[in-house]
Amino acid sequence: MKKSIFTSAAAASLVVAFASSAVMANDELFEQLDVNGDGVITLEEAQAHPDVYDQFDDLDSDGSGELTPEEFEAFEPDEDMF
Ligand SMILES: [Ca+2]
Ligand SMILES: [Ca+2]
Repeated sequence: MKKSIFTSAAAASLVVAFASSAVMANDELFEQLDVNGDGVITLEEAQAHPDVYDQFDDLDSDGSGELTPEEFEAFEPDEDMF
């Protein structure tokens, strides 16, 4: 019986791995948009992505005019974009 518990635990961790892939996509997008690689996205850099540009003010929660990776985690792509 113990063996089947381990099997379902392994299956559960696979589900977690799939669920976290959405976060990874944001990480990749952040790196793409951070053209000069200084670790933040400026409004100028955000212009390369219309959805990010639209949400820039909302994402910039401290009003610094730059998006940190932490602020960018809140970004959700608009699925109607295409
Ligand atoms: Ca930058
Ligand atoms: Ca900010």
